[in-house]
Amino acid sequence: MNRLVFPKDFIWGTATASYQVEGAGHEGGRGESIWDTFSRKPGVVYAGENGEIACDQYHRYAEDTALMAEFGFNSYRFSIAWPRIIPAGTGKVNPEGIAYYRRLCEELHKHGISACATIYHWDLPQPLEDAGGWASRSIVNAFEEYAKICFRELGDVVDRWITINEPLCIAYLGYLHGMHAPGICDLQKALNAAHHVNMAHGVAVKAYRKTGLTAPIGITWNPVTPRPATNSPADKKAAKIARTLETEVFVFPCLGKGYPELVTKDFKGSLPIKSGDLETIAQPIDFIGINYYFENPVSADKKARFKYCNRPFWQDTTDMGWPIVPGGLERQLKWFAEISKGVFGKTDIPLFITENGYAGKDEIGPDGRIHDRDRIEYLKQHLSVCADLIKDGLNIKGYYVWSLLDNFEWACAYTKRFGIVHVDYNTQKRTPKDSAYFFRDVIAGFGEW
Ligand code: IFM
Repeated sequence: MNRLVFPKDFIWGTATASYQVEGAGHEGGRGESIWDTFSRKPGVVYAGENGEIACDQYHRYAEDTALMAEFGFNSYRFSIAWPRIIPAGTGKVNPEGIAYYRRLCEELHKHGISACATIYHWDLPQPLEDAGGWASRSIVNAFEEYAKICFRELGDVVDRWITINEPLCIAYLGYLHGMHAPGICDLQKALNAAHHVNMAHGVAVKAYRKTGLTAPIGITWNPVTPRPATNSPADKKAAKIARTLETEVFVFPCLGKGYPELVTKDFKGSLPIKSGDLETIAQPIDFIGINYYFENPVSADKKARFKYCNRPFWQDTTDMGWPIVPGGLERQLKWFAEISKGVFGKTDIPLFITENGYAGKDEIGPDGRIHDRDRIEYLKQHLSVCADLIKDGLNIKGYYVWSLLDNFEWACAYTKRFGIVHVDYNTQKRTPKDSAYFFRDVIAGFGEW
């Protein structure tokens, strides 16, 4: 028999993000975000869909909280929508927005579920993008002001803070590849965005330490630590370049290690670093959040912009086309444990998997149930990696599955289903999938098969 055993105080959570689940796009005084604008551009989001209604969690948070409680989860990772708190991005605060997140946190607490709030998960107020967005340095002050308001207004109900979700996607998908809002393809803007996201994280943590609040604060990265496709020195070098450009550029400065040489040397000053910035970015954090879904093999490619390319793989894929590589999660976690050793005077900074999950073609069967065996298989394999590493002494403190609900999967809109609970978008009916019952058993201590 296989068994999944976790420590008694392990944090079990589900994760979502405001634009993907809340809906109520033009309710409660919410301002426009870059995703509202981006979704209106023809051809960029599947079938021209948007997050205007999404899962309607703004109105259904009590039902969703009851679902989390039914399956035994003890934490919920949600994000705060900046345009709900400060509709114009800076200036006037919207009390209705604050009141919504207070209601949500209080409902969670009633069910013994802790509130893990991400301050920024991609829904930038449109007026800030009009002023240059993450490519402009003025965003750093705007973010500091916004974060301080979150701390002041919600500090008594939030149990864990995450400054920013996936800096890599903000900077590169948004400003280099144009696949996400604001849909820009410009290397210099992407590098500006990378540095300003790092700065925003730093100023927020610095401000937080002055509030007297004691809930832990950290950041969530989606590190890419690709494996070399072969043992050739060229492929090993390619993997190193990929890791540096996609991961170390975000992680190293925040851990006080400065920017990797490859970036500062090869891009010759393109990162808009000013004196004192590295100190600002390197604020001591209380934990590291890691989002992991897959890992790619990479090879050297002289013709490619950054001299590396992804290679074909043999593994089964999820509905996103992502290869299923649980060993990649092990490599990520070990890499983080290694590079964070001794940082900020801590022997081993706690690690959280803040997202991990599987997109599947889930349909309700004739019995009214969703038998998502493939998702369960994926989860078993990835949770086994965590359980084994904890046994080996890694300081992994929690796991948040992406996602509680099927939701708006950005440019893929509603075509990709990541939830452990199915959502019928016509009726908003929630139907737990078998994977929700799988989690119930694992959390209750019966993770066996
Ligand atoms: O849906 C996203 C989420 O917003 C950020 N991390 C990856 C998920 C799946 O693509």
